[in-house]
Amino acid sequence: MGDDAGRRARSLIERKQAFAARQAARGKGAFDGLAPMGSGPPNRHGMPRLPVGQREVKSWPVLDLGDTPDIPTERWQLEIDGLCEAPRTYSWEEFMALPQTLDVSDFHCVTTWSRLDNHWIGVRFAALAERARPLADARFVLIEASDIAPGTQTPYTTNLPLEEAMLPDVLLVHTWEGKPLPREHGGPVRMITPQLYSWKGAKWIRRITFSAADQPGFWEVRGYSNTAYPWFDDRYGRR
Ligand SMILES: Nc1nc2c(c(=O)[nH]1)N[C@H]1C(S)=C(S)[C@@H](COP(=O)(O)O)O[C@H]1N2
Ligand SMILES: [Mo]
Repeated sequence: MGDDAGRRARSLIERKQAFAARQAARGKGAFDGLAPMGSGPPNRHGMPRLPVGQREVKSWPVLDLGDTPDIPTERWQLEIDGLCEAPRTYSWEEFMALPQTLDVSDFHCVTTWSRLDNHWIGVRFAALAERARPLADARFVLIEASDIAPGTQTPYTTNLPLEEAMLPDVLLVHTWEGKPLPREHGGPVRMITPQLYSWKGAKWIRRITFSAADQPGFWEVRGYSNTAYPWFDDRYGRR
């Protein structure tokens, strides 16, 4: 990771600490402390390797709403829209022609398991944003997936600040441990957000929308935290 990325990551930690301090000052108690919580040596963001309340698993559990779309790469599409200068749709071939990033990162599920040292290949969210050129007032992204939540007619969605999505380890991955990303884990392509709980990483990703206003996604409207910082035990909505 380059110096730029390191600087960006540090500024994010500072922002999170400022947020924690603000909440504490208001008596909200959103976080138990100001320092990132967890155990183990620091990771690349300076956070303890295992976030507070997490345990390491060696398997990779499957966690979703039960609808597992089957999307052959010939039919796969990724739409980029909303507040950007160059909205577009990528086919599989166009997506695979983008710069590819190999990375190793951790996966933290809010249900308390973490899978460390996953080997990924994919395209940085930042590489897509660079090409889409978000407008100055685009501050958030809404991510839409291809699975439909049971009892609804709506797809799985999740939201995050553009600033979080731009971190260099946020990828749209198609390869895991040297093999195509398994369908049950979101293949052919899913997003990963190693610095946030993994519901922020949509399996079967199909659309990225840049927006000025934050729009809560599937779990966010159901009581899960909008911010989802693993090292602040930030699992559910602010108390
Ligand atoms: N499209 C979609 N993405 C999703 C989910 C989902 O139900 N649908 N579940 C989320 C949750 S809660 C987690 S923990 C991870 C789980 O990914 P995995 O099944 O590959 O472990 O995917 C996230 N992304
Ligand atoms: Mo999860």
